[in-house]
Amino acid sequence: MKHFTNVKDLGNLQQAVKEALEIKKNRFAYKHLGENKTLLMVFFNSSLRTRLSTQKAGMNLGMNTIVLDINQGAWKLETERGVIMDGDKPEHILEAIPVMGCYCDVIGVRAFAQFEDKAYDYNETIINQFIEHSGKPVFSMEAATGHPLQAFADLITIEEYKKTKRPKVVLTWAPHPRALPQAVPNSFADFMNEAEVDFVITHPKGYELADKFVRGARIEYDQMKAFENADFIYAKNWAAYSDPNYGKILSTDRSWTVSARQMAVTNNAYFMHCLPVRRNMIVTDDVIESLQSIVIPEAANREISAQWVIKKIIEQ
Ligand code: AN0
Ligand code: CP
Repeated sequence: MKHFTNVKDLGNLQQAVKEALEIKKNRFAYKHLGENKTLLMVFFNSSLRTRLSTQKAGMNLGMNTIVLDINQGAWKLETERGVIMDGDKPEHILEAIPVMGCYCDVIGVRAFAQFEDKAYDYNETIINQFIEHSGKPVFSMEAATGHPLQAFADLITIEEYKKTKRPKVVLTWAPHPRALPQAVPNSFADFMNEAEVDFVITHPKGYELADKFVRGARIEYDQMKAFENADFIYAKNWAAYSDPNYGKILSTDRSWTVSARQMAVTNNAYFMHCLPVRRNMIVTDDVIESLQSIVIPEAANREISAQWVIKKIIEQ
């Protein structure tokens, strides 16, 4: 694998999950693979899990890891070509990227959707510049339209907890006070569509995700109906994708907050969320604290998904 930005880069998904679970049993088995290799992690946005789990994954493989927070101590970067740089940005991304490439063997990039220009976001302009200009393999640590390391960890978690061959998995929108990217639900849908699950998406009207990710998935606008007999509930907020509302909040209806009321109609479903989560907006305290909540093992699997991806890249 050269670059990792979406589910297709994993190849055979079932095989990838199987290998990831093998890694989990003995995560130090490949510690010589990364010897004298450097992993650079570049963050344009905040992170807790991705930062720690990806760095840990690199260390498990014996790599040296460097973390750069663009907004804390690096020069502010101009990202548009042709701009007369007489403003507050002293460096252009077209120099910064190849320079970063000089100091490492693999680059992870976190660059969220900015919600200023839909085409700029959905063309994955920032991470594609890294792919084009760094000269090094690049993987997504959540880019504008996807968070595949998260979705891969989610699938590993579902594989570990499922009680039937083809569980019912429901992705539900939930309210949030800020406009959040579609990256997490996009990638979750992308992975679930390739996995052996009965996949349903529920959200208020107006929150339709891009066809490219939803593909043939069932959409159910009635949240209670969607939850019936579900084995896994995956909650997430996202801002609107469809024009003319791209990046806007259309609803903060707290009847969509996942609570015991909705969980009661499920098949004693597990509750999942990528975290960070706003309690009593996305999910009530009692549901996230219940025995059915698997948000912590889900986060733990971020180390495993990252290790599988970095291992494949450095094995090349
Ligand atoms: C981000 C998002 O919704 O994409 C990161 C989630 C992993 N969440 C927030 O910014 C709160
Ligand atoms: N789930 C996730 O990616 O969390 P962070 O934003 O804390 O990295």
